[in-house]
Amino acid sequence: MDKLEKNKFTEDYIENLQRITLKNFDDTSEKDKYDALCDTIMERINQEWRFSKNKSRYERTAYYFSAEFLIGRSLGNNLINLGIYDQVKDLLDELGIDFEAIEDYEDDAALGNGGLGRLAACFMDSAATQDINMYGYGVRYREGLFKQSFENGFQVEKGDSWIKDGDGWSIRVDSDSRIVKFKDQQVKAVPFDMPVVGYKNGKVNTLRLWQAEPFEEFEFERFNNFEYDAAVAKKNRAEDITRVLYPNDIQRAGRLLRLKQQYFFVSASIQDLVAKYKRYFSDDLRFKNFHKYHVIQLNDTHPNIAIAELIRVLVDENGLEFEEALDIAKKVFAFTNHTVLQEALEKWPIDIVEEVSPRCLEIIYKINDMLVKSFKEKGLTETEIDPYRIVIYDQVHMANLAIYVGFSVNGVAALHTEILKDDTFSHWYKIFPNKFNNKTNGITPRRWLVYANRPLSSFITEKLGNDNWKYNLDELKALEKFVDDESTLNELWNIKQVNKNRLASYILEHEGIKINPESIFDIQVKRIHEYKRQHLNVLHIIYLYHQLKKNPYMDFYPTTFIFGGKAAPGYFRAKGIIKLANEVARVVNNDPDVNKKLKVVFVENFRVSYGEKIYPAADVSEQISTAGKEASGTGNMKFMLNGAPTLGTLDGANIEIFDHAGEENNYRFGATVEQLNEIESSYNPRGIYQTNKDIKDAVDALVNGELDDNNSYMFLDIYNELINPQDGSRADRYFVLKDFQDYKNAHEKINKDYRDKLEWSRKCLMNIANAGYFSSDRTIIDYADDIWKIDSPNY
Ligand code: 26W
Repeated sequence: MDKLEKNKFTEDYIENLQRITLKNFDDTSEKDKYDALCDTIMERINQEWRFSKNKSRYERTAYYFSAEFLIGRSLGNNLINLGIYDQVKDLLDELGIDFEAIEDYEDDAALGNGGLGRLAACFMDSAATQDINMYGYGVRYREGLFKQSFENGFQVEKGDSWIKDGDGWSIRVDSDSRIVKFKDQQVKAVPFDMPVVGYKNGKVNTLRLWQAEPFEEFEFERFNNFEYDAAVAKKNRAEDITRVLYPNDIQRAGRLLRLKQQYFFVSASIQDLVAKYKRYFSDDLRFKNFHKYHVIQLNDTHPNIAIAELIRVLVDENGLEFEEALDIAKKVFAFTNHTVLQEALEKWPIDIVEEVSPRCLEIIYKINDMLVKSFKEKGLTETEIDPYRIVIYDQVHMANLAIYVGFSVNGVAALHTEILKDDTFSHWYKIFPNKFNNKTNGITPRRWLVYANRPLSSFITEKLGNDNWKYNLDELKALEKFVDDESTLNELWNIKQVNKNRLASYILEHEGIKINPESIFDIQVKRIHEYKRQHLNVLHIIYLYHQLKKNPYMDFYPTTFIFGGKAAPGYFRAKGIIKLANEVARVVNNDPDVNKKLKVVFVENFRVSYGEKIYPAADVSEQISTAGKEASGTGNMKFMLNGAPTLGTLDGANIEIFDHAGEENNYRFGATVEQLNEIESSYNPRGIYQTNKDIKDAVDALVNGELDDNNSYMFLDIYNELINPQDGSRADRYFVLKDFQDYKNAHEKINKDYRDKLEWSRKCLMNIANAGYFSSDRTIIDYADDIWKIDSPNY
């Protein structure tokens, strides 16, 4: 922005502020100021948005179908991507407005649970920045992921009605509304379009989120007949469909309403694509070229009913033959898997599918018949065909549907893709090896570094002499030339300290806990799940606590352990782990014998905007899942990019992080997938417990009265899982005790290494310098090149 543009912005801003509030400047509230700022920014996006839309109309485009887009806040990110963040901050400053207070006014758009939803949001940013045509299609949940608070250390969930005061970043496009037909009701799908601004390149893609509304606003006949309740009930039943995001990650919901949600957004999206195609390619009545303009990426199994829906629309509404339509589907759909945990792989009972869309179920049966027929022709027997069947034991296997019809199946990290090929989908790999490919995840450097870590971002630009790294993150590699430069390493240390100070005051203000900003910030933030092993971290803290109690003068560098993350409301054991961490925090933080050296904080309501403050302040990144279980992880990349060494297992993308940044700059521990597979059948956690006193003391603390779970039996439940299984299953399914000793050793090394400031800073620098591969720009270009065959004009 030059001076003229800046003045114009100020002028527009004040005008908008007064227009929407009818107040004098001095009387406007913070919300007013935030709203007016949104408007002023949206006005600036509008023109380029229209231009981008028109330009891409006749170009090949990828459609990213996802039940979740975990966007977080848009204000700061849009300003960064428009290239006017600092200027707008300054001009607000000149008007006496505190920009950070305004920023904090914005609610996170928490339309996702975790990794998969946040990945979708990073992809949107990267596609726009790389000038790749990509539309996001999803659901406009009225209630996002629940807000978490703690009462007495227990997680309590509250609603998240993020749009109750409006939503300044979307545009309601009534004219593109579609009707979605279920077996027992019809609803209107109204699209809300959000602009996705590329980084300083004029490209604006669209994220289209559908909201369910009653087909007719109100049935007056009923109203007149005093059937008011019935009329309201019908309206509610329509709105119910997009009322709330299901808060389960991993555990599938299996509920009618959840499948309705999936079918709702998928049906509206498919209708949208087909209607637009007919408008712009009106002479292609048999959709011969449809696949040349469309590729649909299915974000896990959640949108997979789109395959049946596309066939339904082509056959029933456009007169194509079934085979013709199936052939088109085979060229259009690609599928991404995000987890190998069996409990997450969606299987829908046929009666639920039939209750949602009988016609789609019929089509699914038909596809299944074709599958069986063609596999018999290949010489497979009925039983050999069983694992491939789309319908079996009265259930529809959504992954099988997508792998059979789709032309591409990808995992999200190298190890994960290998596990898909060797294990989860090995039968499919035998038949369709060419469909399988890997696309290691990435994160957007704009949100996770340029925006979240201003000091580090300026430092990098200064050291490299330009800011090309923001467009091509591989350029960070050039930072390696400073590995032996003391003053650079000291600067880097000081930047980390600034970020730690900032987080410490934020935590004091929001959690009421005072932490030592000079202590090691050892952080684990992610959804709570047994396979992610937050309880391994907690058991280790209990161990440290015992040691410090016995020997308060022990040689131990002060450490603050920070946790964040939500448990699915119905996941008892995950909630127990939260209670346990909070209870250990209570005991440790209140014990004057140890609390100068050891502190524990579980931050409330971890979310995207909290992450923006946490990742830049971390000294140690805890990535401690059981080997083979974490498909990729993306938090690991956010920590790395902000200069925190990883303390991690050989799992998911950790492996690739170690490869790129060097093992010597990170802390690897724990058993490998192969080792775990080998010991699996003879694994005896009780043996470990009985022979390792440190472990025994830590585990016993769960049940010997040292810790209080307020009679919830949550700690006993964790104890039983570890050494005393109740249901005949094996104890310690996630090998917590197996990896404990190695984990403890790694921590000891960290605690020593951290004291050598230069050596530590060097590790941080090496992590930053080698984070280029983990940019979602690289990932999205790989999707565009290998799967979508869409040119990125920049490459
Ligand atoms: C049906 C319920 C349900 C809901 C969400 C099942 C499964 C999911 C997702 C697969 C959970 C998820 O977010 N998976 C994460 O995806 C990230 C992005 O690829 C990976 O980095 C994480 O390792 C993976 O756990």
